This record gives sequence, structure tokens and C-alpha cells, in this order.
Amino acid sequence: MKLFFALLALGVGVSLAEKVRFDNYTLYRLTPNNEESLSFLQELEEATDAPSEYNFWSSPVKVGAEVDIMVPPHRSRFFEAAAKSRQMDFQVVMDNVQEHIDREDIRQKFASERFGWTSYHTYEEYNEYLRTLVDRYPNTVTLLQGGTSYEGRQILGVRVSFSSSNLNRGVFLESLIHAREWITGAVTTYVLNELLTSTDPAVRRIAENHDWYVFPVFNPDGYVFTHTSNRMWRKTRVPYSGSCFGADPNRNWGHYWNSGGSSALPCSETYRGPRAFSEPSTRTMSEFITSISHRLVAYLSFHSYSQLLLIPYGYTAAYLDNYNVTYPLGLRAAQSLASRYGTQYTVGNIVEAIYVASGGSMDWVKGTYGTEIAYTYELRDTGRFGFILPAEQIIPTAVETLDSLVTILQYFQ
Ligand code: 0X9
Ligand code: ZN
Repeated sequence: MKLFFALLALGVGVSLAEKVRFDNYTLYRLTPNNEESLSFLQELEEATDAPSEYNFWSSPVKVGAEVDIMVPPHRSRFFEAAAKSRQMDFQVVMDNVQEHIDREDIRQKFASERFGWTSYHTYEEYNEYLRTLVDRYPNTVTLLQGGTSYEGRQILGVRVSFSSSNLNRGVFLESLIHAREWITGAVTTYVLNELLTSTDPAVRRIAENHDWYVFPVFNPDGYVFTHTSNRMWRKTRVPYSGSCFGADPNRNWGHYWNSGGSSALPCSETYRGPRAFSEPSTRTMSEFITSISHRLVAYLSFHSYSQLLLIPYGYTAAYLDNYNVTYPLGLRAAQSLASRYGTQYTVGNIVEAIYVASGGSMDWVKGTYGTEIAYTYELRDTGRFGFILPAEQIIPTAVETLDSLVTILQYFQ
């Protein structure tokens, strides 16, 4: 009861069981054209602590880089005027975000009973799916608990190994570390299914020559929250000061933690947390990764959206480690991806392709263990639907992504 009144007092505007709605919320795209516009947008982001306010789908981090911002109807006049007065051109990408969420909800309701890739799934459904794979392929699939979240949820994954001695080198697939990026868990589970069932010789080869570690829901508390309360939630759900919850689980890892591109403010979408590995989910998963690190040849992290294939590191623009191998290989992977349906990806170092972002999981894995292959995918699209990518795009997105994985892994047994 106390919590309920606390929420009311904070003007959060939702009862405990209700979902935040985004009726007539507009998604704008605009580009800060100078330092003044950039700091205006940054201040707006940092001042935002209620789900009914501005929601940054991407962060304003540099002059000249596009930003997508969802604006509530009672702020749109102010927002447009503020943009105009600073000579920032803006575009309306979506004029009623709730409509897109409703469409997604309807599809969920009518989705068939069986697990598949024509709709998105809940945390429980993903776990249930992993368990059925163990029953169906007992000699090949092993259920693993990689970690535990703040709210006590298991972070489940599977190992897929066709080698009786489990001596193949390991490939790790991470998704849904950012809760609202629903396409990512759909893609990694689709890939998992193909590893077990595909008859394509190229897929069979990469499937059987590696041991696979697939963890579809890295941030279970955040992901559950996107289904029960706020579709646009990104972070963990650890309570922090004021009325703010969650650190950004991709700013919380202990390799050059707090070295740019993360926020000290608990309300920010890129809050790095009070210290490295403050979040139970990142800490426990890092311990699990440590336990298998000597076997890993590849660590692949899946995000959305923007259609990018990103190379470490997020704290420096320097071309470190084996960039001279991973950059050309990344270009070839992007070519394979495009050859399926023409989807264009940009390949590059994180800092060059997007922005400084320190404390990411991939940086920690590569920086700590020297894993040869480390990429972060930013999957479809480039902003037409953003995080609310229609479910009919799940299979095409997954198919083209698998093409690129074949190209990458053919060369690293
Ligand atoms: O900002 C991020 O964490 C990722 N982009 S997103 O829009 N999905 O939030 C980029 C991750 C870059 N990777 C690392 N910094 N390791
Ligand atoms: Zn992300």
C-alpha cells in the first residue's frame, strides 16, 4: 500500500497492475546541429524520470548524429517550438506509438499455442522453450543457469554441443540485455532452432563445429517489465535514489567502466550503476562467462535498432587487438546479410559508428579474455518501427542474420 501511494505521489500515473500507455505519443527524429542544441537535448534526457514523459529511443551524444525521441502529447508543442528555435529540422517517424504497441499486443493474443517466430514471447515462454529443447535433444542440449536477476529470476540458457567430449570451441549469443529490444531474443532463439534442425550444409557445419551457449533473456526483470508495465523499459529494475529504477546493463561491466558515454544519474537511460557489476544480472553472468571463457572463440551480443555490426571497443576509437581481422570479416558478414533481402548494415568500431559507450558486455569479454571474435549487432530496422518491429519481420531478420553468422564462423572453428 505504501508503495502504491509513493507511486501516486511521484505522479507516475499508473496503478500497480496497469500498463503505461503511449496514446498520441509522437516519435520524432532530429539532429543536434551544434553544441547548444546537443546540451538542450541532453538536459531534457537527464531531467526525465517518469514513464509519462520524454523517452529517448537513442541518446543525444554528438553533434550531427540523429536522435529518436518519443514525446508525450502534452509536450509536443513545446518540443517542436524548442527544436525550431534552435534550427533543428525534425521528422515525425510515428504519430501514435500506442497504435503500434496495440498491433503487437493483438498479434500476441492470437498467436498459436506452440512456440514459434511469428510473434514475440514472454520470459516464461522462452524458458519453457529452452526446457523443451532439452527434452527433445537430450544428447545435444544442456540447460544452464547462467545467473540470477535482482528480483530473483533465473537467467537461463542452453549449451548445444554435437561433440561428445564438448571439445569444440564456444560461441556465445547474448540477447535482451536491453529489455525493449524484443527482436533480439526472437533472433537468437531462431538461430538456436536452426542449429538444431537446419539441413543446410553451411549451417550444419557451423552448428556441429562449435559448442554454442545461447542466453536469450539476459535482463529478465527488465524484460518482464516491458510485458507487464512499460513496453519502452531498457534497464534493470534495481531501485536507486529518488524515484528511479535500474542501471543500464550495457554500461555496468568492469572493463573501462565509467570511461565515457555513461551517466552518473540514476534516472538516465544510460546510468552506469554505482560501481562496476552493481547489477546482480551482470555480475552473475560475468561469473558464468568467466567459467567458460577459456573455450570461447566468439562472443556475439544482439541489440536493436540501427542495422550496424559493431567492433570493440566502446571506450576508445583506437583500432585495438585484431581489428585488422574483424573489420574486413565484418564487411564480408554484412555482404552475406545483404545478399538475402538487401538489408544494409554499416560495419565499424563502436565509437566511430555510433558513440562512446563504456562498460558494455562485449568490451569486458574481449578486454578480459581476448576472445578472437566479438561483435555487437544492432538489428533491424533503421527507425521506421524502431523497438516495435512488427513480428512479420522476425523470420526475415533472423534468416539474414544467420547468413552473416555463417560467414563469420566458417573461419573460426
Ligand atoms: O548503447 C548501447 O548499449 C548499444 N546501442 S543501443 O541502442 N541498443 O542501446 C550499443 C552497444 C555498443 N557496445 C558496447 N559499448 N560494448
Ligand atoms: Zn541495446
